[in-house]
Amino acid sequence: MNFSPAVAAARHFRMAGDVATVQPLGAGHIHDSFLVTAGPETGPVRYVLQRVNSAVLPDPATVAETVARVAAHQHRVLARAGCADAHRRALTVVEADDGRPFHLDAEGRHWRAFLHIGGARSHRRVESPALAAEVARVAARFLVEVAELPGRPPPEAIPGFRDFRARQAMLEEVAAADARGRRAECGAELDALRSLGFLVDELERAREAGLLPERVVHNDAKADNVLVDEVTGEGLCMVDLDTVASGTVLFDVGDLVRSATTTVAEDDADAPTVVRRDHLQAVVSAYLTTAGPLLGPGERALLPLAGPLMTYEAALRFLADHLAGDAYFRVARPGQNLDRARAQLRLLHALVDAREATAELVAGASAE
Ligand code: GN1
Ligand code: MG
Repeated sequence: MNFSPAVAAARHFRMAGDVATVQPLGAGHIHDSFLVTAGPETGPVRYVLQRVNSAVLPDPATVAETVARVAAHQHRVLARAGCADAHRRALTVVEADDGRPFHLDAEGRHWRAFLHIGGARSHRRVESPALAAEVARVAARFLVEVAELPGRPPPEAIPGFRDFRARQAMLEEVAAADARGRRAECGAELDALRSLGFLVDELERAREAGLLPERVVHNDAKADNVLVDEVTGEGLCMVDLDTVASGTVLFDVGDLVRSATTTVAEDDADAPTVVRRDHLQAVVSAYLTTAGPLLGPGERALLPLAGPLMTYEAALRFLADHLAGDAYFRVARPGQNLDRARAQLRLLHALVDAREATAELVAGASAE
C-alpha cells in the first residue's frame, strides 16, 4: 500500500508534533484506517487517521461535523459525571489545521483523525457472555448519552440507510439485472429472504402504531464497533459514529444481538450457527440495566424483533452487494459477500427460532 497520501494528510491535523510513523490499522468494511504517531520520540502521541470512502458517504464533510458534534456531546456528559478517563470512553476528534473536523486533500479525498485509545481493541467475534455484556453496556450507555444530544437529530449520512422497503426493492432490482451472472447460485438465499420479509412488515406496523419513538441511535452497533480494555475486558467506547442518526432502538439492539450472541464469524458460512442463550441473556440484561429506564413499554415489547430484523437486513445487504459485484462492502476474497449473506441467513433462522426465548429474557430483565 502506498502510505504517502496518508502521511501527507496526517500533517494537516493538529497533532502533538511532527508525524513520525503511519501504519495500516483495523479491518472496517468501508473506510481505510491508519495508526499515526506524532510528536517527540520520548513521548509520541498516537492517532487514528481515516480516509473516508466517499462512494459510501456522499457528504463526508457533514458526516465529519456530525461525528465531532456527537463526540463533543459525549465528552460533556462524561465530564458532568466526573469521569476520569473520558478520553477512553468517547472518541476525541482531532481538528485539521483550518479548525475543521476533516481535511480535504488535493485529490478531493476526505480525511479525519481521532486520538487513538490505547490498550483497547474491538472483537469481530464475541467469545464469552462477559464480553457480550460489556459490548451491550457500552452501546446502551451510548444511547443514554445521545438521548440528550442538543439540537436537531443528525441527518442521515447515507440516504435511505434504514429504508428497509427500498433495500428489498434494491435486492430485487440487482437480482433481475444480474450484472455479474451470480444470480443462479443465489436462488435459495433469495427465496429465504423473500419469505422473511414479514419482519419488515412488523417493524413498519409498530412504527405506524407509534410504538417505536424516533430517537438518536448509533445505527452500526455491532460488537466490532465497541472498544474493550485489553487487560480488564471492560467495555469502553463506541466507535464508527458515521451512521448516528434518528432511528429506533431496535436498530442498535438488533446489531448487538446479531454480532454478540453467536461465536461464529460474520462471514463463516460453513460453521453451524447457534444462538448462545447465555450471550443473549447477557446482551438483554446488560442493555436493559443501562438503557432500560429510557425505553417505553412498546420499545421493550418489540425488542425480540430487533435481532431477527437487523440480521435480515444484513443478509439482504450482503446478498444485494454480491449480486451487484461487491461495490459496497469490501471483500478480501471472491464470494465473501455471498458467504456473509449465507452466514447471516443461518443466524437469522436461529434468531427467529429464539424469539420466544428472547421475549422471556426481556420480561425477566424488565422485572429485575
Ligand atoms: C459496515 O463500517 P463497518 O464495518 O463498521 C456497515 C454496517 C453493517 C456492517 C456489517 C456505513 O460497518 O451498516 O451492518 O458493515 N456500515 C455502513 O458488518 O454501511
Ligand atoms: Mg467499524
